[in-house]
Amino acid sequence: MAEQSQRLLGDNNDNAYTSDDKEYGDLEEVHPRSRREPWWRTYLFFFAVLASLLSLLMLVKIGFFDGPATKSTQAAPSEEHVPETTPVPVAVTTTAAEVVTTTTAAASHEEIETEASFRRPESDYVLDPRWDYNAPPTVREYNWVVQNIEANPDGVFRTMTTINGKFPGELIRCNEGDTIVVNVENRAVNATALHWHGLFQNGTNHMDGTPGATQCPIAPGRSFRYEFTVQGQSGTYFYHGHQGAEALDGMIGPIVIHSRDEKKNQLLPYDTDRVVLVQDWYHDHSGGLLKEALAPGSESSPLPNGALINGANVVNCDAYPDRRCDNTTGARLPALDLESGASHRLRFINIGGFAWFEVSLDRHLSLPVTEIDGIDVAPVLEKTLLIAPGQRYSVVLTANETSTPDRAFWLRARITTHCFAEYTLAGQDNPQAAAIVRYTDSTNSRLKIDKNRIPTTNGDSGAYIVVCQDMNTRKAPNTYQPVPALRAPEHADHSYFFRLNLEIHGYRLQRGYLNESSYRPNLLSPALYRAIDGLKSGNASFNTPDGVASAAAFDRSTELVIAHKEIKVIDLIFQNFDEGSHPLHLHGHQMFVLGSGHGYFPGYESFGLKPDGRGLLDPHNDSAIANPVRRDVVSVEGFGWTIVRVVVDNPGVWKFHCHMIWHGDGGMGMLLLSRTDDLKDWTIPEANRALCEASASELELGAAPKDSLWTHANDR
Ligand SMILES: *[C@@H]1O[C@H](CO)[C@@H](O)[C@H](O)[C@H]1NC(C)=O
Ligand SMILES: *[C@@H]1O[C@H](CO)[C@@H](O)[C@H](O)[C@H]1NC(C)=O
Ligand SMILES: *[C@@H]1O[C@H](CO)[C@@H](O)[C@H](O)[C@H]1NC(C)=O
Ligand SMILES: *[C@@H]1O[C@H](CO)[C@@H](O)[C@H](O)[C@H]1NC(C)=O
Ligand SMILES: *[C@@H]1O[C@H](CO)[C@@H](O)[C@H](O)[C@H]1NC(C)=O
Ligand SMILES: *[C@@H]1O[C@H](CO)[C@@H](O)[C@H](O)[C@H]1NC(C)=O
Ligand SMILES: *[C@@H]1O[C@H](CO)[C@@H](O)[C@H](O)[C@H]1NC(C)=O
Ligand SMILES: [Cu+2]
Repeated sequence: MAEQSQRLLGDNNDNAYTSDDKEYGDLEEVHPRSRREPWWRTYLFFFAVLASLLSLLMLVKIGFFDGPATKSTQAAPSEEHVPETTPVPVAVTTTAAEVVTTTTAAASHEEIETEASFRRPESDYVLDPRWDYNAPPTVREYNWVVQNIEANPDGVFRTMTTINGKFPGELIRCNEGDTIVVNVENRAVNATALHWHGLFQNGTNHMDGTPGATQCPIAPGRSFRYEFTVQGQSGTYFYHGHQGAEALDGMIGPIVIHSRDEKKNQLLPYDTDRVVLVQDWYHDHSGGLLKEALAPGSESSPLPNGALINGANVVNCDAYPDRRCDNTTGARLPALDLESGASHRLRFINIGGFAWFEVSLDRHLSLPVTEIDGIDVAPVLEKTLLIAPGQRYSVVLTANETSTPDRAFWLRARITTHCFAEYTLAGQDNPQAAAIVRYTDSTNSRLKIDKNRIPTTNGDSGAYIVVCQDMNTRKAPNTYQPVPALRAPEHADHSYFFRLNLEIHGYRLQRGYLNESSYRPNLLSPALYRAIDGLKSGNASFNTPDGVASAAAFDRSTELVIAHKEIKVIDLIFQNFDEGSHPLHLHGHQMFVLGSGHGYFPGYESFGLKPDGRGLLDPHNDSAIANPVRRDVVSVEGFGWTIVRVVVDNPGVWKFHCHMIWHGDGGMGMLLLSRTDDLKDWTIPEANRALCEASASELELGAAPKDSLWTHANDR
């Protein structure tokens, strides 16, 4: 591919490699995913009936629509062709004032269409400027019904799992100090659980939504009330389903937490604020893909069929002759109408399951990055953003590019195929999603909000990034500076080293490993509850010295648990023996990123610390710990290393796992068990315990298939 062999120009700090780079040699064979008869055909009729019933219900509820249904589409941009079709209108004005205690998403009327009522209007992700940042602590309550629908975000129909029949999920917006209540009723066919990605859940570990670690899944027909207070953090987050790979089926949505100091810590002022979700998109349900990914002999992950921005894209239905596809009823490219001359905060979230994204905006090649994973940072100019799954970056964009006459630009979100062993998607699949960015100016007749203003810009960001590192790692150390500065502790109490790998063991099963451990969630008995029960009953196996927990308490081959009795400072060093990068997510914490690089971990001395992290080498040089980047998803480059320092002050069981979903569900994970001295006094609420009363077969609905499916096939 010509585009893949171009070099990234300009930025001296970028280590751009060409596609023939040795370090990314073809160690792994290409295993194209077999294109079998999609499993969902069987359920098609059932879901079609369900979906029509649902849309009927919705129409009744909103009292019909004001105007005729819009039947038009937009063509995706490509380097060689300019779209000619007419786009659908996109609302720019923000919605009515925030309802404080209960929020129910109501679709804007122009966009209601008989077959497309699942679509979320663009305006839902534009933050209403009338927000009260100084409101007293507020309880914000949401009522969510988890349900399966048949829907076609990009034109191709598939079975989805959604919240209230909408995709993507509604924005949760709150101030620091607010309490979030989410009443979840599971009317879907599989079990579910909702995880609040990046939220500390300090004191409410049992609300973290992690099956096998902090809760039993919510079985079909059951309900659960999530309730937690958002404390000590602000910025951009998201929620996603955490049972199996359900996050790929539609169980996702953004969270924005406002701090009272937001305007102070965001060093670039901005006039508008919005969320931009990017994600990979599969035309098959995750259930089948997960089984395929974990089957004997499978050494590669299912590749996405494309990408979405804010849940939307338009594919050419001719490319999918075997699929039910309709790209006319509301399939669209999202549009961001930005007032000319003003500044706009764009909160990018890679809400997808597997793909890294390179995001760029044509004609805007110095994007000031002002937030990393919820942490405000002093602006750093980037030409493009490289966002791993689970990561977030804010950009403050000034609409000052006046050399393009029509002031319309393509925003591109491109799957970084170099982060896959396969380098490429299947032939008909497009690795890029696009959105329209238009400047508006009510005093200039050429810059009216007009759906017909389609960009004609070409991709001009240079070339594509092919080394899958975090953006802070790509820059010289300390280029990114959190605001306000926060010094990492000087001394680590413990330093743990892990080998990170995908390995093929018995029965030709490839699984994710941390040392000799490949994580399997115990869906019937969460680790937190076992730990509390064990500690309460004085079972000595749970009351062991800090470090790897006793094998008598947790089976190390499937549950590697690193336990600490009290608040400690720990270092985690990951040495990646796999050729792919792994974005590792730690629940409930921000990690100080002390270093990261290619090859073997070079030792603490190389970045100015004493062995085992016990203090500074030179007391007058604290550059390693003065103000490191903090984040909740940190990547370990292929055949590289990463070291993070974590203050384990948050009581409970915290999952640490690769956020590339096929790796995470394939076992690349472990648990941190913190503050056991306090945990022994905890009582798990009855509502949590009640979820575990469902039968094993119900709790396992939608979970990753067990290895025994293949290793003891005849027992089942
Ligand atoms: C929608 O699909 C049709 C084929 O059914 C194709 O001709 C058209 O170009 C597609 N639209 C876009 C915007 O790709
Ligand atoms: C969590 O709360 C404890 C008090 O129980 C406090 O010591 C700790 O610093 C808090 N951690 C975070 C991340 O807020
Ligand atoms: C537009 O604004 C950006 C960021 O504020 C600035 O770096 C850039 O120089 C400006 N460009 C023009 C053409 O004024
Ligand atoms: C992981 O294995 C390495 C040896 O390969 C060992 O040095 C290290 O201590 C192990 N880590 C843990 C947490 O057991
Ligand atoms: C302690 O807990 C372990 C793991 O649950 C269990 O196997 C063991 O029997 C318990 N020991 C006692 C004395 O209860
Ligand atoms: C401080 O230590 C870092 C890491 O070892 C090193 O790169 C830097 O040059 C040192 N700075 C000074 C002023 O010595
Ligand atoms: C439900 O889960 C099973 C695996 O347990 C999976 O095969 C199936 O695709 C899932 N269906 C839905 C609609 O989630
Ligand atoms: Cu991974």
